Amino acid sequence: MTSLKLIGAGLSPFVRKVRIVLAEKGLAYEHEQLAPFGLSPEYKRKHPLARVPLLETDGRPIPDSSAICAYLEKLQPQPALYPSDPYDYARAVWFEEFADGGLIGGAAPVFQNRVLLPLLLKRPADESLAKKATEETLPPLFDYLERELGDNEYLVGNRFTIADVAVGSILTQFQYGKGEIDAKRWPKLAAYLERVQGRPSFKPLIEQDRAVLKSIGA
Ligand SMILES: N[C@@H](CCC(=O)N[C@@H](CS)C(=O)NCC(=O)O)C(=O)O
Repeated sequence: MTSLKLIGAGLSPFVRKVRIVLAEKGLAYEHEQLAPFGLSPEYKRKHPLARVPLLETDGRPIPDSSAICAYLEKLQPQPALYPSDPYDYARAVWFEEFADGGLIGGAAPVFQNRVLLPLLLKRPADESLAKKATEETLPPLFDYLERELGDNEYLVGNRFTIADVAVGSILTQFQYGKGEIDAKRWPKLAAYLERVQGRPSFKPLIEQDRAVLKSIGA
């Protein structure tokens, strides 16, 4: 059996994304907590962008949550998290990129300036950056998600896919920074996030994170 070791802090939305995929696929793994600050030269040799997560599979490194999730899909194809239909497949990969290359740009300033900097790192934070992200960066992205959801329960092919893992994990990070998705303005998105967070793969991780956040006064 393949040995899997996931490296990265549990509060990272990209580490969470991989943990959700591991849980959906019922894969056992070891989890080493590692914050992405002051990383060792040895770690940086494996992940030259000096970020988390990193997966070690039988000792071989795979950096980046998207590469890791693609690997896990091949390792354990069921339940499939990437659609087989070519267009749906492209859309699922697009939403992974939308989360990683777009949504995080709004969620990160909120989490960083309300939790990471003031409470975890004890460094000065700038609330104006959290406010700007909430009021300017995120609303058009939420509008897009609201439109894309339409009357569907999930983002692609109306079944749970990597798109929902990626987007759900980043939206959860926004909430950890006391971000709120206004259900009057984005009713479908708000209901969708609750649905996704209620899955057995998401729920225990969010409970663990909430306990950590509570212990630091967030
Ligand atoms: N595209 C990367 C993003 C990973 C990422 O940005 N991780 C953050 C933690 S949430 C990090 O390691 N940041 C440290 C840095 O950028 O210096 C992935 O999907 O793994």
